[in-house]
Amino acid sequence: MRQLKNVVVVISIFIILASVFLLPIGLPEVARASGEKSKLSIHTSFDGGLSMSFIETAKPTVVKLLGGPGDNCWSLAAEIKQKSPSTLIIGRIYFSDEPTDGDAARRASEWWDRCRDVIENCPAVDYWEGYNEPPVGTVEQMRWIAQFEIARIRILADHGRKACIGSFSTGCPEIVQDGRPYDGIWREFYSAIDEANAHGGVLGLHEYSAPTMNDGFDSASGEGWLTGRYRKVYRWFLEPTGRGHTPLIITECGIDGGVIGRPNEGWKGFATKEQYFEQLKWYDGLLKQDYYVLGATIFCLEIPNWQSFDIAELMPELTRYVAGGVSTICGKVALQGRSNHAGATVTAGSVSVRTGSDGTFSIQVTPGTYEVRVTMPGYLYATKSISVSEGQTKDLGSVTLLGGDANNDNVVNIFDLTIVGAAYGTSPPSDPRADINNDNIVNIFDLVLVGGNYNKRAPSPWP
Ligand SMILES: [Ca+2]
Ligand SMILES: [Ca+2]
Repeated sequence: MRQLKNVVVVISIFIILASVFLLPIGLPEVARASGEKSKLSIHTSFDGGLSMSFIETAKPTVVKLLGGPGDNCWSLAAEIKQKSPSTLIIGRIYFSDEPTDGDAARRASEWWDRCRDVIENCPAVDYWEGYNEPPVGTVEQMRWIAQFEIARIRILADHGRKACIGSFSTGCPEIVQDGRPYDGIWREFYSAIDEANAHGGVLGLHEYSAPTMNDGFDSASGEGWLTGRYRKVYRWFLEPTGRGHTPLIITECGIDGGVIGRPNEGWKGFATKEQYFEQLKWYDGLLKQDYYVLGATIFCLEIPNWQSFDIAELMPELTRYVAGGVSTICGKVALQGRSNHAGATVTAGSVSVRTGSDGTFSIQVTPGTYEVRVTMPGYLYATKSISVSEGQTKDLGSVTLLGGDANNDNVVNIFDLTIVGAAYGTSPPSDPRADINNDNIVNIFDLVLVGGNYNKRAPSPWP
């Protein structure tokens, strides 16, 4: 008995060491993240011809328009959709005053009164922003903004339109107190996020850093305090509260000297255009890894009076980069023993997506050869090698992942049986790993998955 225990300890240590060494370490290089359509785009007032030419050639995932109520950029929204139907358009109507006092719902209705003509005449714009970089330093301020956004979402919905909510400035709101994650302010915004999700809206955040775009970024954790801060927000707050799928658009990004006390100084104060372009590609590499990020609009192009931020001279390279050839890999994953097949991770190169509840997935990659891999805790992974050419859509068909690998060591055996056995009959499960089919109880259905696949090893067969 004692000897058996020692064997178990030795094997456990071996498994732990193996998994530690197999963990991906640090931030993948840009080259490793190049397998998906770029998420970079422009934040523009269309004060020139570069913006439309970028959209037509690069067909970016998103674009952001900024203009006053009478500006001509709104008349171009329909043309954007014509030239690039898949590009999502975010609109921000500029006002010099954005009052945050008094009744929030009343302020939202005043906002609508000012915006109504533009919005009703501009059905091509997908999401309308409200206040830009509103004050959210305190719990009370965030509570007010949440009420304002909820009212705004409902007014827009009543008129068949959708909202982009938040628009918080870089590094805002606070997420740490006494050296620990602090959800006090974000929590006040959850009701607005839920309302946006219920009405097909999106969350908008701004991310700038300086003197380089990755200043304040920690490559060990893959998260930052300025750029990449959204990842902390999702991991700490939104994912644990069931809001991790909230679509996000980075509605302003770049280098802004304001974060280090050099306000109004854009990238031109800190980098050559070649250096800045490299930093933007680094940021794109981050965004591509997060399926919930729809795109990021660099501030700015063709907006008067922002010379130090203007990216006109980057446009030839940026256009070529964003336009890069795209292919699609799709298919369907069944999780044995489940009726809801959501949550399996499908990876091709450095790009990952999650399956929907019907098990389907779709990945955008650059042309090439890929080892596609499907993983799910509690299940034996599956893998398939394929090649896609430019513009091609390749359907990999259906694959069923075999269940029962409770400890995720790629084999179903006595260790998995022990885990299920130890938690048998518990609901909620005393050990979540034991609930293979995810129905919140450990019972015969989990045991049957282990028993039925006993001694089977990954990969699960992919016909
Ligand atoms: Ca196992
Ligand atoms: Ca179960």
